[in-house]
Order: sequence, then C-alpha cells, then structure tokens
Amino acid sequence: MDRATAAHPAGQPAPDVADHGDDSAAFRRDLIAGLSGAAKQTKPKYLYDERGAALFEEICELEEYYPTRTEIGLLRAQAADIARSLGRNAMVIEFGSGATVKIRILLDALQEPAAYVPVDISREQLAENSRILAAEYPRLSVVPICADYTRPFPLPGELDGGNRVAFFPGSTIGNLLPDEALDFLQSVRATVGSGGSLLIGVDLRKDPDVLRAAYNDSKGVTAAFNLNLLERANRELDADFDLDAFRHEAVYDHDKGRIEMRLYSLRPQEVRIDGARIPFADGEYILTEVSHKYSVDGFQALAARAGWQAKSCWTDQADYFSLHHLIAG
Ligand code: AVI
Repeated sequence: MDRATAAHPAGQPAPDVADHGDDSAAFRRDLIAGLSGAAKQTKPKYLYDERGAALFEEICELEEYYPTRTEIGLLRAQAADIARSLGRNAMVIEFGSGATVKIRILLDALQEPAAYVPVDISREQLAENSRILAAEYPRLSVVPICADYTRPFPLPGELDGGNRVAFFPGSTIGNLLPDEALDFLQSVRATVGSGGSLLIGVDLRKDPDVLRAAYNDSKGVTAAFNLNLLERANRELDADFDLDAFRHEAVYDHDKGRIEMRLYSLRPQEVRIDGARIPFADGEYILTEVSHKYSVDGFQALAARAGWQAKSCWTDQADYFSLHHLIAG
C-alpha cells in the first residue's frame, strides 16, 4: 500500500502515487498456468490492459449492456434517500477509481461529505481522477491511496473515527467467485472497521435472454474485449494466438447464476507462449471471466457471513440491479 500525497482543498498538487501494476512476468506465469490445466481459465484482471479498459468503457455505453445505465439511473433516482442512509460528513472510500460519473452523483447528494478516498492499483487513473475531483469539489479533502483494494489496507489516520463509507459500484463483486466475494467483503469490513459502512452495486438475476444479450452484444464489442486477452498475449508475451481461430461466446449457467465469458478454439491447434506449447482441442474453451448475478436475499446472506448487516436496499423498477447499504456488524 502506498499512501498518496493528499490533494487537499482547493486543488493542491496532483497526488504522487506509486504504480504496483502487474508486470509481464506475472501475466506470463498466470497465463501459462491457467492454460495448462484440464479446464483452461485465466484471471479476469488480465482483460483490463489499456485497450481492454477502453473496450470496457465502450461496453458500458451499449444498448444491450444494461448494468451501467441502470445503476446510474438508480443512484440518481434514489440519491436523496441514499444520502440519508449514509449520513452526514461521509468519508467515501471508493474501491477502484474508474469513470467518475457515479461518485459525482453520490458526492452531490451527500450532506457535507468530509473526504473522498479513491483506492486503485493504477497510478495514472488514480492521479487523474483525484486531480479532477479535487478541482471540482474544493471543500472536499481528496486522499488517494495506491493499493490492491482486494486485500485489507490501512486507512490514513485522519479518517479515524469519522463516518467511513466504502463505495464499490458496478457489480464488480460479481466477477469474483463466491468464496472470493466473501473474502473481499470481509476485507472491506476490516478496512472500514466498526462504525463503517458499505454502499455496493450488485447485478440481479433476471431473464437469461437479457443476460446473454448483454454479454454477446450485436456490435461485437464484448467479443473484441474478450479476444483482446489473446492479442495482449501476442503483444506482450510474444505468443502466437491466431485470432481467427478463436471465437467469443458468453454462456449463462443457471445453477451457478453466472455468465461465463469463454473463448472457443475453432479447430485443434497448438499455441506457443514464450516457449510453452499449449494444445487446444476443437471446441475447447478458455474461461476468461465470470459474472455472478445475485438475488437481493442471496447477496444479503453472503454479506451477513462477512460481518455486514443490511441497512437499506434500492432496486430499479425492472429489478435488474440493486444498491445495498450495509453496516459493519
Ligand atoms: C466489470 N464487470 C462488472 C463487468 C461485468 O458485467 O461483469 C465486466 C464485463 N465483462 C463483459 N462485459 C462486462
């Protein structure tokens, strides 16, 4: 964890943050290990290099991809109620600092927010967002922290005893396996401590046709996002994936209540990754990402196991998406 220099009121210098991003050695090691087992799979974080992050932003704008606009609509529609539930002088600790649209809605609604603490592993994103928000909210203390937010990290002393509110929008929790989600919720609980709370966005179970359309969009942006993993391996690891020999498909698994993003091999083939040779059978696939969908009760039960007590829950009219305010128990 690297505590960044605080960008305090009235736009003081941009924060100085260190970059702890994955290096290519870790990508090579993880990719080869993930493709060497009987069930081929890769860690979803490798989808998000610069191009992957740009493609994900494009996904968020797609007609078929409902989560982003539904969550933003829900935040806007319920802003006053959410602000009441979160309370005055909130110190908002955002886990991940991507697009700033959601945090702005929250900050605009909150009663005298005391601090904004974005936490991210990416130095550039963190510095840029901190600079923008410090300039836009001159009375707010902006305290960026460069850290892997999936593990507990210490909060700066000035947040002790305040109204600490973790904010984790986007249903990114869905990309974790249930055990990982439990660990993550426990870790957030440890980070905010007793008296803290969590506002989290969680995508809900729904008609599988809606889900399949959202992850197999008609413009092929999600396919490009998924296939970019192989392009990235070719770019960074000198691998020789033939991009025409793989196809994207997102499949909904009813029993597990999750979308699985897959890359299917279109023929028997062997791929070279930096000296390793990986065989693929015709029709064999790589599982690149899972996206779990929860029921409101199911998510609250999971959160309870991690030491959180449900205080409020908001859903949109179609019950597509939920926002939960949880209190550290
Ligand atoms: C980041 N995450 C919440 C997205 C999701 O919906 O699971 C990632 C994504 N993958 C394909 N489309 C969107």
